Amino acid sequence: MENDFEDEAYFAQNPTSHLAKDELAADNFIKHHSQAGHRVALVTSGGTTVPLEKHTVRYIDNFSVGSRGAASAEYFLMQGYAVVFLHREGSLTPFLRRFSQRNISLPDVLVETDQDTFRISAEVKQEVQDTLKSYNRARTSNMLLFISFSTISDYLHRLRTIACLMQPLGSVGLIYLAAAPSDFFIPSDRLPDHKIQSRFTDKSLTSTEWLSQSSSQSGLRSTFPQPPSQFTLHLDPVPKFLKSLVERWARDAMIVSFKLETDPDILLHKARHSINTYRHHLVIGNMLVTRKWEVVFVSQQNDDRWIRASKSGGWSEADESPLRIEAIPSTDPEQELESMIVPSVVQLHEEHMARPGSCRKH
Ligand code: 9Z3
Repeated sequence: MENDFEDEAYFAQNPTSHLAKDELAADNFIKHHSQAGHRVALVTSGGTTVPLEKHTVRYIDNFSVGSRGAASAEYFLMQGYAVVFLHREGSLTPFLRRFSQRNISLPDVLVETDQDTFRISAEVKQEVQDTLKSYNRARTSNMLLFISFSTISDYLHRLRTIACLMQPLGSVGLIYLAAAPSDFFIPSDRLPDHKIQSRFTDKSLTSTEWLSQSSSQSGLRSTFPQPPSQFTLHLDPVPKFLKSLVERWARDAMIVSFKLETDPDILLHKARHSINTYRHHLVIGNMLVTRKWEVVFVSQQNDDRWIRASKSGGWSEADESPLRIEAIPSTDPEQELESMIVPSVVQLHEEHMARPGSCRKH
């Protein structure tokens, strides 16, 4: 009950925009695939922002670029799932991620053949064609729905809405939380309307007036004498949405969360703590520096299982971490870790659906 109250207060006090449009798109998508007897996966991806002003110029962000979510979504599509891809605006997306700056950049692959005519260089032609074919197939067959967010509150409103829309699917729904949501935020009613000023530009205001107008009612407390030189942010904790997701928004779906750490000594402990606290189905633990080639599956059965891929092309020795736990080289140098993670998750999802008493609605 306390949790309901906390949630309701959070959602009421921290609004989002354009939710109705996304809700309608997700509702149509989920109903369509439910009728077609397809499994549906909600894949979250990328980091959330924490705005410091209502008319936002500055915000707090995090490192996540959406590689995990975008790659995983592709492998879920390959396994026949319809995918709602809830991602940070501008982050990597399934298939098109291959055209990101880091992989294939336009100036490198476009060759000018004539005035106004370009062709794609032979080295990447096949990859570009295959990628576009897969992307177009997913979109034209309506198997992939894009919904985007920027702020933590955009994300939480959409997560709750889509999870609730998936309830009628029962255990056929899968929620795969690869996004990196912020842990702290500034509540909307404490945000200043306008851009934070670094020094007094309005000579008519005294420092006391300036403070009372722009920051004293906000989450921004300035400890400066005048002119402002230091700034202290007061952030509130984001409500523990995983608890609400498991207990109320998506009671029957299989729920997979990720646990990210930078200290290898606490990863397993934190992952086990998460599964024991929220009692969901799977926590996938990963370390910031080794996340591209190893993860650990932690379930309620206490049978931790490491999944490892080889360090493939594009990784420099500088990426090698002293914290790295012995990697088993894969025979396929191009193998992505997600191509191993997703089939293992799908197998667990099958067991989840087959469980006696499972609320399978197809
Ligand atoms: C993850 O751990 C993802 O695997 C990454 C992927 C964010 C590391 P990239 O987008 O990175 O490929 O660059 N996501 C979950 C991170 C997280 O904040 N989890 C919460 C926690 O650790 C629980 S929901 O407390």
